[in-house]
Amino acid sequence: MTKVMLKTMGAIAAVAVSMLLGANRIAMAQGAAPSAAAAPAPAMEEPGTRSFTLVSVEVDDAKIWLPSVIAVEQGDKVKLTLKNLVPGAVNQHGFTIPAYNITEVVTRGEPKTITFVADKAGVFPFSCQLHPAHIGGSLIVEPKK
Ligand SMILES: [Cu+2]
Repeated sequence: MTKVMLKTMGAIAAVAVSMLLGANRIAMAQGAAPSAAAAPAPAMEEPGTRSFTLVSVEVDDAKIWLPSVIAVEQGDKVKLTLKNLVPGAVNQHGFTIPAYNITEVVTRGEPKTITFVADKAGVFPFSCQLHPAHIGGSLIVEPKK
């Protein structure tokens, strides 16, 4: 994986995040009533809960938590499903968001679900606490207006 490719992936992630935030605002502007064109919500989704699946993968020699940016709004309940898909002898990787006192160990083949309320606005790094070289990302919590 080249630096240019990583930068491109980062740019794509940033665009996806801005699209998500934009779509969120449109949905709120239209009110809670679902339109006929809207995709059905996932069956188990509670109102006000933002769900994400994060996967730990290996690309060349880099171990990466993806997506590298997740964005929510302050006050959202956040549900993260963590999956360790990294092959090899080491079957455990960590996931920590220190600002939110979250520290988990994720074993390959045993996805872990965590929930928390994003009550603090800001940009908070997440990473693997077991391997400093493991590439993490950022949780963006947009301030409540
Ligand atoms: Cu790791």
